[in-house]
This record gives sequence, C-alpha cells and structure tokens, in this order.
Amino acid sequence: MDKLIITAAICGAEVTKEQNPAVPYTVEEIVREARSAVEAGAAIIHLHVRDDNGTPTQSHIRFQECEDAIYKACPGVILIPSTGGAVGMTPDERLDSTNTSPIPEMATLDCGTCNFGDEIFDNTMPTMRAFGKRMIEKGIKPEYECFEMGHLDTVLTMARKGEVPGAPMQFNFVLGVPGCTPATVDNLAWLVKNIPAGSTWTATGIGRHAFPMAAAAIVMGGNVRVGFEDNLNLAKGVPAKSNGELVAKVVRLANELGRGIATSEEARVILGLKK
Ligand code: KMH
Ligand code: ZN
Repeated sequence: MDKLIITAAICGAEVTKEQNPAVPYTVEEIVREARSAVEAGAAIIHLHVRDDNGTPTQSHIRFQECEDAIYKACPGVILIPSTGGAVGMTPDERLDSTNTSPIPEMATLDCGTCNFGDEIFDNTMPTMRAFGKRMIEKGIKPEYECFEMGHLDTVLTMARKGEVPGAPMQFNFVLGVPGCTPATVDNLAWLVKNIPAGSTWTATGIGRHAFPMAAAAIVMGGNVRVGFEDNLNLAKGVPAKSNGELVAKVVRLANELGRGIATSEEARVILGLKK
C-alpha cells in the first residue's frame, strides 16, 4: 500500500470565526494554519481564501498573495486551489483562482450539482465542461470532488469524451454534506470500487464523520482530507485549536494502523504529478 497522503482543507468558504476562532481569514492566518498542517504531516493544502473580513473570494490576486506566502513558509507543499468557491459564485468568478503564476499543479473540479445544506451548489454540465477545458489547456490536474454517488458516473463519462483530463484521475469523495451522500463505509466502498484502475482517491468526512472516514480510508488504501473546511472539532465538544491538531490526529490513526505518511514529494509521485 502506498504511503498515506494527508490533505488539509484549512479554511473553506463557509465556516466562520464565530464557530471556531482559529478559522483563518487574513493572509497571515492562512499561512499560520497551512504551516501547522504541514508541520503535523499534511502533504497537500486545499485552499480557499477570504478577504480580511472573512468574505470568501476567488480573486486570483488574493490567491496569489496567499500561495506565495504559503510556498515561502512551506517550501514544496502541493496546493490545490478551490474552483468551487462559495455557493452562488459564477463559473467565471470561480475559475479565477486558476489564474495565478505559476499555474497551479492541481485544482478542484466539482462533479455535479447538489444540495448543500439549505442551498444548492450549482455545477451544470456546461460549467463542468468549461472547467475541464481550462484544466486541459493549462495542464492542471483536477481533484474530482464527488459529493453524490452520481457525480462519479458524470465525471467518468466526461473523461471518456475527453471533456476533462483523464488518467490517472484523483478523486475526493466528500461524504456527509447535509443533503448529499451520507458518510458510510458502504458508500465509500461503492465509490472506490467504481473508479478506473490506476486512479487515486481521498476520503473527506464532514463534521463528526471526519475521523471515521479517515480511519476507513487509511485501511482501504486511500488518502485522507481533514481541516476546518470540513470539521471544526478534534472530538465531540472539543474545538480544534488549529488545522495541525486535526492532521496530527490522522497521523496518530495511521501510525496505530501501520500506514506511513507521504511527504509532498512522495505525494507528487503517487498522484502522477511527477515520474
Ligand atoms: N464551498 C463549497 C460550496 C471545492 O472547493 O471545489 C464547494 C467546495 C468545493 O468547497
Ligand atoms: Zn473546498
């Protein structure tokens, strides 16, 4: 089994300091959280950015500022900027995060429309085709985010038609978003069973499902995402003081279960970013 790649989703677009004061908004706070996650064992940072007042933005200028500062603090880390942004943003607005220099190695590509709590996360076929075209043109490897079982079939069909980048594909199964596919081992196993041979995958459990999904992924040979975007607590009623604390808990689980932790360079090889 390959070493475990841990992704830290340090910020997200929805969570606030009112929910957990360690949620980062400013560039300095984002760097602090990225550093804590990388020092704890994360190979990848999934990045959303905010204005200083906490408002989510997809401005490439803000992404550039944050990415430059993160690379300086955490040399060699893999960054996966979000093209999901926040619910309600336009496709053009969302894609602006890919206009940084250097061009991102990877970016998320969300694989279908779904409920998202009380809202709708809109990912129409034309939107996804536009995102796929951009990533093919720019040589960006997508992380295919599936929130629903049907999202997998959607993106596999698009890949067969050449509308999104193909093999080797990296999937992130985000399970437990209210209104979407529940975070169960059965659901995760079905998704994993149906990905093409040679693909890689990550499991993300939302809220209280974060660590059960992490444990499942560790033993199933997948990879794990944790972070404030998905879960604010280290345990029931215990807010995490940093993203690093969430990553450290995954490292402890992996150690107990005998799975080594990948560095960013090792993750690049596992993900096919580097031969
Ligand atoms: N903020 C969510 C609506 C992504 O990063 O690509 C979508 C999201 C997915 O976070
Ligand atoms: Zn995200």
